[in-house]
Parts: sequence; structure tokens; C-alpha cells
Amino acid sequence: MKEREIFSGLRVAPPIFVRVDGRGFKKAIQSLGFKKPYDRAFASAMADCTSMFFEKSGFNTVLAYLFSDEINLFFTDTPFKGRVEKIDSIIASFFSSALTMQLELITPISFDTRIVPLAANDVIEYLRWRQSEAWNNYVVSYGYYTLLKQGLKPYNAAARLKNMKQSEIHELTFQNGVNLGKTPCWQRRGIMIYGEASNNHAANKKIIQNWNIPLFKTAEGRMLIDCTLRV
Ligand SMILES: Nc1nc2c(ncn2[C@@H]2O[C@H](COP(=O)(O)OP(=O)(O)O)[C@@H](O)[C@H]2O)c(=O)[nH]1
Ligand SMILES: [Mg+2]
Repeated sequence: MKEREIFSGLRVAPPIFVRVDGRGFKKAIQSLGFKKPYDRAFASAMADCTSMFFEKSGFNTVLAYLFSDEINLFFTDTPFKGRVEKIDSIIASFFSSALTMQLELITPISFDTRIVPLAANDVIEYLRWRQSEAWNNYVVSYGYYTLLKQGLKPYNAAARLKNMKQSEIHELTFQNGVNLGKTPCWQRRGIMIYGEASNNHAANKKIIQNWNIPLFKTAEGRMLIDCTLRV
């Protein structure tokens, strides 16, 4: 029967990103009373789960970038000799149990994961891509909840947004008291987590949660990523 474990030999070579995403979180966290579209307490729980991953998972994680219910983890070496089944399942279950603990949930939740192999010099490009996704989500979510507040049904709000330019959504939320350029930085740009740079490469590296990151497409953003990769 052992030979029927046909995926157990599937392996990946580093470097890799693993992208973790909450399954159906719109529904799953609905009853928990988080503010919409963004709640610092939810972001905090996600960030604390990620810090725990750095500290307790046994994976050697270089950096993490997260927003909404998504966490991107970067590895330059992979445990389990790169076995895809092991990496995916252990990371997904780690985050499920960590978030269950953080939020004291009484109903099960789950995460999915995918592995993204890339070349070392694609890291910035990958992070830029996820950060632009964070920004698009951000604009659309604020637009969506503004339209709901104005009395539109969810279906109609979603349809209306599809036909709106970003600048029109900005104007819409502005008229309703939210300046999309002036909300807390973490909502617009996401959060980065990494080990503190230090001269001694001791085992107990301090884990930093950076809630005030630059745009990855700027020189400052590239520098932050470069520094993090060198730790
Ligand atoms: N209320 C609230 N919901 C959030 C927050 N962050 C993420 N979410 C929810 O998580 C969803 C994540 O999006 P996505 O993965 O595309 O949808 P999913 O398939 O429902 O997990 C968002 O649509 C929100 O409903 C938050 O801070 N507050
Ligand atoms: Mg999700």
C-alpha cells in the first residue's frame, strides 16, 4: 500500500513563499463582532499567530507579509526535505490552531496554503504584487461598506463597485467621512514580521511586528526587504 501514497514524493526546492489564506472568513468570523471592513483586533490576532509561527513552528522563517486573512511566509530553506504535503498541511494546521487559541473560537476554522517557488531576486516583485492586492482590497472593501451604509443590498453594492474607478470610490468614501489616504497604515499597506537584525546570530532572535511599512515599490520599501533578507 505504501506505493499508493503517490504525492508523498512531491518536493519543492527553496526559496519559496507559502501563502496562507483563511477559508471562507467572511462567514467564519461574521459572528465575532469585528469592525468592518478593518478591525485592529483581528489584524492583531493574525499578526500574533504569525509571530508564534516564527517562534514555535520549528520552520526557519525569513519574513512574513500579511493583510486581511492572508499571510505570506518566505523561506530560504525548507524542512521535511521540501515535501509539499508536509509543508502545506503543517502550516495550514498551525495557523488554524493558533487563530483558534487567539480568538478563543468555539467553531472550527481552516486555512488553505499554496507554495510559490521563486528565484531569490523575485522576492520584491512577489511582495509588491501582494501589496497591490492589499491596496485594491482596501479600496473596494471601504467602498462596499459605504454603499451598504447608504442602504444598497450586498449584490447591488458589489455590482456598482465593479463599474467604479478607484478615484470614484475615493470620492464616495470621502463624502461619507473616510479619507482613504489617511487611515492607519496597516490597513493600506499590510504588516511585515521578521527577526531583528543583530550581530550575534543567537537562537533567540527577537521577532518584530512592523505595522508601519513603506510601499514595497519605493526605495525605502526595497531597502527594508533587503535588510530583512540579510538577517
Ligand atoms: N470584519 C472584518 N472582516 C475581515 C477583516 N479582515 C478580513 N476580514 C474578512 O475576511 C475576508 C477575506 O477575504 P477573502 O479571503 O477574499 O474571502 P473569504 O473567502 O471569505 O475568506 C474579507 O472579505 C472580510 O470579510 C477585519 O479586519 N474585519
Ligand atoms: Mg480567505
